[in-house]
Amino acid sequence: MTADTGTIFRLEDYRPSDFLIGETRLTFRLDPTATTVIAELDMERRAGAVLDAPLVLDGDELTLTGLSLDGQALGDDAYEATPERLTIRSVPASARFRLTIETKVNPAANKALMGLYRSNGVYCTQCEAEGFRRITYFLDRPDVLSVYTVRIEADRATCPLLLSNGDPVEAGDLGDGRHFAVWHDPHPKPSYLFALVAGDLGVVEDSFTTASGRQVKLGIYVEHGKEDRAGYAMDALKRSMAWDETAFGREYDLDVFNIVAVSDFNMGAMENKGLNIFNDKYVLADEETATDADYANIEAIIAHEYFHNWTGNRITCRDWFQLCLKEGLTVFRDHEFSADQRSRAVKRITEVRNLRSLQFPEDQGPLAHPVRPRRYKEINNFYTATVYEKGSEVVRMLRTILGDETFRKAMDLYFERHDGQAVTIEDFIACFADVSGEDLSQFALWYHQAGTPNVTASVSHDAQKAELVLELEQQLPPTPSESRKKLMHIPLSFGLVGPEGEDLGWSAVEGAAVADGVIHLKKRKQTLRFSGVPHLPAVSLNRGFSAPVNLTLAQKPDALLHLALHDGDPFCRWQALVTMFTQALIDGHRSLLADAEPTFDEALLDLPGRIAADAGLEEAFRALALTLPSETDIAREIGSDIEPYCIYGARARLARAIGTRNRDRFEALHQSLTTQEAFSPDAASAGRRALRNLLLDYLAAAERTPARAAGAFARSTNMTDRFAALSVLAHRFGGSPEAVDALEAFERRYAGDALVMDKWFAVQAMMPGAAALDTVKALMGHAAFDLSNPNRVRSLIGTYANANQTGFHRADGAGYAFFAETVLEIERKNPQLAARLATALRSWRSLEPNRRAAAQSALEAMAASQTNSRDLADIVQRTLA
Ligand code: 0A1
Ligand code: ZN
Repeated sequence: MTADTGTIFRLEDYRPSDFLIGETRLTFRLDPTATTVIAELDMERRAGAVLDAPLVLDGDELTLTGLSLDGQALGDDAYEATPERLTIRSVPASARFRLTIETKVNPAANKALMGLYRSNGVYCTQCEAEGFRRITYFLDRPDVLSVYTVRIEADRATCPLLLSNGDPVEAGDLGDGRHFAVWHDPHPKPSYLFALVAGDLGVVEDSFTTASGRQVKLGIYVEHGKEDRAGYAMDALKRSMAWDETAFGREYDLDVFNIVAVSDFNMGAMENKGLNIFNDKYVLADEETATDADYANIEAIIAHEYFHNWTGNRITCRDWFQLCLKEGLTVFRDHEFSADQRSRAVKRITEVRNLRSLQFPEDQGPLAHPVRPRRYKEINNFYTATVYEKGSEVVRMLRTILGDETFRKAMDLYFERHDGQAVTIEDFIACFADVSGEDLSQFALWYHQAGTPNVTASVSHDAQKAELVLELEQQLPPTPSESRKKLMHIPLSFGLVGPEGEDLGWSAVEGAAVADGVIHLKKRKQTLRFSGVPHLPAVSLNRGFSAPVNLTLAQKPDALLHLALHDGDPFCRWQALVTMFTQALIDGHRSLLADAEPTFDEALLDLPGRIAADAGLEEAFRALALTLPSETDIAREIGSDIEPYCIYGARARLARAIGTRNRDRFEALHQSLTTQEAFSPDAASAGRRALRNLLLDYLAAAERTPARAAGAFARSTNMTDRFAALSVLAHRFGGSPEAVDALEAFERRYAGDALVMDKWFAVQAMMPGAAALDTVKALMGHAAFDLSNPNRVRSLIGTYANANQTGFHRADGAGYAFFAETVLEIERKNPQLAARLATALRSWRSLEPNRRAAAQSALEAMAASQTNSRDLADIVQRTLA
């Protein structure tokens, strides 16, 4: 484990490498506990580099077993090797030389899941960001691009399959039960994209012919017996390959493309060139084991990793500060892909919900950082919602500002200009500025300034002048180490909505730049006067969530209701409902804090019934529109002195009131949606299931008995319906015989299936109330639980800490104390996983004083621990700062 030495890496310290590695030839003699790695590096001094600079290669927990330069073994005084570094004191004056390095690594002991490790008996690698240095000494930085040839030697019986990047070139027998394979990747790449897999796996094969006629062999490797569950991933892969050709003109560039699913993985998946490695959760799906949400995630992540082939692999990052160059852009591309494959409106709302629940709290708390950070202590802690999701929003704003056509031209220029290079955000923005001729320097602040901007707007109307006045103001809250902010360029799509829901025109607008339905807010305050507007319309602002800001819009009281029922922009329609629900819930929280029973407006209670019955709306949209803000959403909106039990109470009461008020309507609709149609994972079918299951929840809340959910559980024929019914039972009727029976039945049915057992852990980790802590502790002793497996840990501990407001935020602080202890136990095996988990406490300052103090003690306990990995120390120190 890398200990915290206090070193901070700074963007401004970037210097190009003194040495380059033209070719890298690797030989792996695989052995579970003693693998030999021989790296033959064709090196050269970079033109212009300092002449007497020593060669310093990166390592991490490495053992050097051999070293030679141009074929001559190096004497002890010629170099220094530590686990972290190999320094060669004097390098030949000749510009080119060959370095041969032999290291020994122990894959079986590698529980950090970085470098070469074993997952269920399969050898696999994870090298992003700095895992390659755990395999061999190297210039492990993304701007050193090299052509790799990889020879893998292993036991034939346990490792019939030997894979690496690029195309296969040779294979053969070695005698003694061992065999080998050689892979060559002609595309120069940084070390973080290296991958190797060896083991015994089943495969699903297919092929894809690219636009220019290249035949690509596709393979998805999974555990034997799970091949049938890889069909949807394969289908998503082929659709991704076709989409990138039409949407961005990008073709695949090798003869094979392989995906391997492993069960121990720190993240979702990894885009290694030609050999993507996936967390099996994001590959395996069938109706019996996966929910509709799982299918949507698989489609999105398969696409994401595939799209990296151009945005990340062919054009890569100069240094890790530029992470958003590949991640924000690739998330934007996968979002667009899903929008095209599914419902654009529903996809956008889902994205915004996700952004608000993950990125907004980050951006408004102690871990806030710019989309392109300027400092880091541990780069693994910067694979964040800000870099990924806000990074994607920034690219989306570029498209909103420049328009589809200019955006596409600029992307074409980016691909043409920078193919094969390691570049920066400045290089990326320059393509958009060059194509559009616009000065994007104010816009670029979205990359450089942290924090979620607040925009306030107010509407007034002068009937006599037939004039509508919109006053806008931006405020940029301070974030850690940035107290003074520059004004930003905030693109706000908008419309003026008339009495029938129609978009109204105006004859002139004065006061600010408005183009193609977008207001460009660039100053602190702007006043827009629209003339030719005889009647006061409802203002629909930030349509499609064109800018990732907090918007407060003051207008006539019934405007929200009007927008909720009539806005032509589905996002703003949904937003109007959320705004109304949120206000009611904030009021409810306040009432309960004062020991008063909350009351709800009748028009608000009626609204869900009207939306539910509107057959003109997609079912998936109706399901989203009827979903109340989560307890975490409400907490974020309240912002300070949060009392989680009052939030829970307010939300539970509102759900019951809505269910009771609309019971007949909901019942009729629920009935009409209950069909015997065969399962299909497509978006429309999933939408029907989502609406039906949401209605089930409301009806159960109104009826106050588990009978309906128990019936739905018993009759369910797919995981989406089964899990939805189980959740209603566990969360509304926890402890009832029906809930206990269903949990037991689920456990019996899926005991041998780790990914499904994760759902069983998660549903119990979310059971409301203080008793959840004992439940979670007991489940840690369950045979299917394993503290070394990231999926298990995230399902049980992660869900408990992030999604169970009442269970985790117990008044006595016992939830936090348990959490700190567990995080420290995980840190000893897997510091990266522990650090990610610890971010669950990032909003501790928003809690009411008693809980705040208890959360602070838990953080301090983590800070004081002896383990002190760089990963966890970084998160805990910044959270407490
Ligand atoms: N580049 C990957 C994310 C990723 C990052 C680090 C990892 O190491 C544990 C693994 C994956 C992506 O964006 O999908
Ligand atoms: Zn990515």
